[in-house]
Amino acid sequence: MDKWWRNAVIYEVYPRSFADSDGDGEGDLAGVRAHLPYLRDLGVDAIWLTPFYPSPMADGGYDVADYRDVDPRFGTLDSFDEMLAQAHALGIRVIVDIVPNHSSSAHPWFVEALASPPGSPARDRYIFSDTTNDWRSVFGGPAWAQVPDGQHYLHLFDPGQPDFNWRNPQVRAEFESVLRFWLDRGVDGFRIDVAHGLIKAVGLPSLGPDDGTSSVVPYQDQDEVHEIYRDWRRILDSYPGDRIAVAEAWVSDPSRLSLYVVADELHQAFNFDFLQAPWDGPALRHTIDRCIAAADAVGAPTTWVLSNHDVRRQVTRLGSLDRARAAILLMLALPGSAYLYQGEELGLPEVLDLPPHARQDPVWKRSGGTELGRDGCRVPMPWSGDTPPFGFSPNGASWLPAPASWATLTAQAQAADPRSTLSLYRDAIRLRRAGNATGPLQWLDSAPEVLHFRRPGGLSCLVNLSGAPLPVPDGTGERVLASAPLVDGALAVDSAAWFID
Ligand code: TEU
Repeated sequence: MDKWWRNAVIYEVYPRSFADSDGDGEGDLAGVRAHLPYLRDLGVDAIWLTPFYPSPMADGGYDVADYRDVDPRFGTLDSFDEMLAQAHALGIRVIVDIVPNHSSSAHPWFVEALASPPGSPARDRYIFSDTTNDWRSVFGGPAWAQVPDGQHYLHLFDPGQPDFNWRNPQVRAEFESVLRFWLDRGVDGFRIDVAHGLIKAVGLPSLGPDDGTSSVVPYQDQDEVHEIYRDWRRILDSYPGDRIAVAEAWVSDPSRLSLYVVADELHQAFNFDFLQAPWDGPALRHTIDRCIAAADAVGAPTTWVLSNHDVRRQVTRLGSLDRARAAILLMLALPGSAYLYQGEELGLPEVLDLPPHARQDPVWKRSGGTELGRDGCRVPMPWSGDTPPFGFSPNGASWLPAPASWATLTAQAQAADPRSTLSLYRDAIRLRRAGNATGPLQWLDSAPEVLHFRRPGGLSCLVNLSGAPLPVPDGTGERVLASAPLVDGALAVDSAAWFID
């Protein structure tokens, strides 16, 4: 039988915005536990939890001060264990985020480094230098910050996120121990943050003038990074029960990405090409073929994702709820593993008009407000009721305000409506399980602006990206699901349907 993760549906939970059990306005692990039945009913195989570790929250928890504990705002190790046990009892696996590229500046090792002199062993765990180069922070501005004795430290993200020196054996040993800590607690795997970034080119060479020809930069996708994942794979394989790791790796093309998922390295890597593809038939088909071919070449399953806590929600990005509903039927019909992000099953749009004082993303802060950043996809989940924050917390507290217009989008409002987006996701996940478990896809004849393919299990998917209604071709089989009602037997513009033959 195929391994569970090769065609799993994995749901990303951003705990701060999922469900608040104690009324502090921020979600927590008890809130996750309370809503596990919702996720079981949705039909997901696993959840991926973004960081819930002790953190000053300079970057929403991706600045970890202690890799072996739970931030009090999210609960305790006991509440983690209770959530994990309940998830397993409901048949849901749990993947946690590991953040190995950088720690928080509040991590004891960085505090020790600051208190130690230049050249000391404590400083060697991070990347300190007497000089700087021209590297830029992903969040804007230089990637170097100066400390009082004149040295600078590297931070590819926020200054509160100093980069580790992965050539230091203590760093490697520490993370292997952290993996074991969570594996011993029973987690089913890890999502590896910035998996492509751990190794920096020797000598920290400057980028130089950008002539637009260089796709590989000296702090991304260095070949040496693969040694680390071979070590991690041995650790994962030493535990029973198919524990997995999925890389968050932003690399130049699918063939570079496939190097992370060869047999003795990681199980999966997020495929961001699909997420970034425009709503265009030929472009999507090209992306799908390219990504499947690259993963097939190394025997790994492809992954598909339309949103996460870093990108604009697809209803807004693609331009309409209709397109987002069609896109999910396309994605869930593809071979491989599918990642969902909390709230997409409710058809939530990006919130573009958050009040400036509420915004927390360092992207917003470091760009001086010229870039909105990622808060708009992190607005707390609307669960129930008619007024914000829609059952997110017991007392109406919410760290980011939800728009009043979400009253019609709550999980409660959608649960019993067979035409709702929530019902569409539930139906699609159920039918996917029944109809398309394994095997490649076969493209069927169609116009370029139409995607039409069939899976060996008998499921076929038809997506209409053309500007006109699309009559369903003869012999397509029995229609089992549609993202929009058919009119006179034709698929509306920007809609998709599934058929079984
Ligand atoms: O993201 C890595 C990354 O490079 C981008 O997703 C980046 O955050 C985004 O484009 C900025 O606009 C991961 C996490 O998913 C992200 O939330 C963290 O901020 C980042 O790492 C640092 O840990």
